[in-house]
Amino acid sequence: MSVFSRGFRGRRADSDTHLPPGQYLTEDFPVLTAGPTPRVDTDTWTFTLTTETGRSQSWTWKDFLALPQEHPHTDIHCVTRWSKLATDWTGVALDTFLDKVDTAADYALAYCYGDYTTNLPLEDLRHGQAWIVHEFDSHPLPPEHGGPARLLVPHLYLWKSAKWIRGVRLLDHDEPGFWEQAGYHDYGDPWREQRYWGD
Ligand SMILES: Nc1nc2c(c(=O)[nH]1)N[C@H]1C(S)=C(S)[C@@H](COP(=O)(O)O)O[C@H]1N2
Ligand SMILES: [Mo]
Repeated sequence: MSVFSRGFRGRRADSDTHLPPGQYLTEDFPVLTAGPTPRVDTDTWTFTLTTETGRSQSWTWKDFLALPQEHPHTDIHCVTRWSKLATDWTGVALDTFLDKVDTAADYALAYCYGDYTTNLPLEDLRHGQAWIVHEFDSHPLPPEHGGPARLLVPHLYLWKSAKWIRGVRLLDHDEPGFWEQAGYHDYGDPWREQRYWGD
């Protein structure tokens, strides 16, 4: 942001309207992964949506790229207190996938290549608020940032944006994911500083 002089960079600037409480700006893009980075081949990649009745639909990499592509331009906020402003992504809105399935579910659990999971209310994946992204800054998403494709849900803390996404299970009940079971907040709204259980 041009309003910040060099000296301000990296410092807390809670008065900035773009920064949720307790966050500081960063210009680089830290990598935060619990465990090893899986190598996922687009030749075998699939994204699967499973409903609460057990019906599922899968998309191959080719199917995925043939869907309408969007270009979210958004700020991202990590619970470890860094925020990165005005990031650029390419991907497919979750609405596009959800339109293809019949569901009355209220919750979703994202799962990945690797063991990571994270839960969200299904509503938070709808209405142009969430994407499966495969490009960052017009380049293929690097493996350490979740490539070939990750979930992006920028209105929640970044732990909800599951890297190496493999599918989403739609559920009639809430099922805490990896960090949520470890004490992170179930919902994770950065503007309400919902970092940990009880916040
Ligand atoms: N599969 C998977 N997704 C993940 C994680 C992870 O460990 N595994 N870490 C989460 C956390 S805690 C954060 S802050 C962001 C970090 O994304 P980045 O490494 O691209 O900055 O990814 C989230 N998605
Ligand atoms: Mo995180």
